[in-house]
Amino acid sequence: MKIVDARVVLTSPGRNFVTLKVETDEGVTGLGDATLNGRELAVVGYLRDHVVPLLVGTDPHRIEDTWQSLYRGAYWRRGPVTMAAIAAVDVALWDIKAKVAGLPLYQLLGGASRERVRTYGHASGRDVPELFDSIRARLAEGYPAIRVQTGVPGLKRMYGVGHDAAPDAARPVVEDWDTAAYLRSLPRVFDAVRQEFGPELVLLHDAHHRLTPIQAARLGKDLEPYDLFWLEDCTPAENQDGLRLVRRHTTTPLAIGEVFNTVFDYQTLVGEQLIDYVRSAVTHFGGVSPLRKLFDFAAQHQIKSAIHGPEDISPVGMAAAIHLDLAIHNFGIQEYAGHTPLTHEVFPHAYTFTDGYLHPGEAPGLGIELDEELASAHPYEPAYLPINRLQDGTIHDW
Ligand code: EZ4
Ligand code: CO
Repeated sequence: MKIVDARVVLTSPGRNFVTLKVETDEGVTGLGDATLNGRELAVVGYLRDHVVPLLVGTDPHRIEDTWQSLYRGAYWRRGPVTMAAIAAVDVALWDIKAKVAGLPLYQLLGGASRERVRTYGHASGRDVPELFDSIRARLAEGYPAIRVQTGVPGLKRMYGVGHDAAPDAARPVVEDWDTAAYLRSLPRVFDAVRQEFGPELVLLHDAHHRLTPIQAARLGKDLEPYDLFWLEDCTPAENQDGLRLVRRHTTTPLAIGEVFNTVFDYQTLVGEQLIDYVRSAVTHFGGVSPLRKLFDFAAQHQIKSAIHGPEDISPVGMAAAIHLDLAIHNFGIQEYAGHTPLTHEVFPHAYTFTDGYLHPGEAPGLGIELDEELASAHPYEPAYLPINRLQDGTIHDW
């Protein structure tokens, strides 16, 4: 079997997605997600100019060998652009291998370790009443766990709250930030949520890398009475040593890793058990092959999976995540923000979301298709993630 072509499809059915379609001489095709929010064209160029020419003529069954040759052959190691491109190849080749086997991908990864995949959804509001409405909406959709984000009094726009969650401009939106106000307000918000919704609802919060280790330590302590499932990205965690300080001061569980792209980013965090959940996406970590290795490393330290699943992971990347979630033993939870109806039309899929739980379905491969005609009717639109500035204009150190 040989790869005869690979094409990059860029589409924007509501937001931008980069998809690699690998074609073989036997007619079997595979899909992989390479979406890097706000930097999509960099990955398109990397794939088209540097990866596709190397793939044509190779055996699609040699997934590990292809992965190693792309990773080591680049000489320039790691980084989100490279790893998103390699991820798309890895996932497309797993799709092909599973289709040839006539099995859903999870069967090739060891088979199901559970019946279904628990998710959490996103609730947010500029103030507490709006937040409560949002939590009620997620509960009505069946979500068994909910990430809670709110506005901070005095701040006009906040990332992850309401409409600001999606990039919406050809230049970055500027948001304002005040760490002291955030640290004062968040425990009060969780107090109100616990009073309204009771002790059993599974609650999470994402700090989006905004704190220093000592600030994160204090927030973790202040949130302990509210029994969070986790506090996410409390610091810019490329300073792995800083997590020792956070860990010494709080028993609030910690989740980190959505911006990480190789196991090297986790050496201290996992090796010293400084976190409880690893958050990397299939799409940004080089694919299913390396992410499975990370989960095996994490399992030795009682750390569980929590694959990143925001709106900017395409349904192709979600499908790959759900197969892994079903197969690995140390599964924790799956983030599931969902997609627009048009996105579901562009990417018809076998996976299902029922009563807050996902299942990859039983179709051979990833169980996902790409409607290229519909995709081409919705071309790329430049969009950026926001930046944060303090009151004096300084870019916030997140
Ligand atoms: O900011 O996916 O946990 N989810 C998140 C996301 C990320 C975006 C970045 O592209 O933090 O909302
Ligand atoms: Co996050």
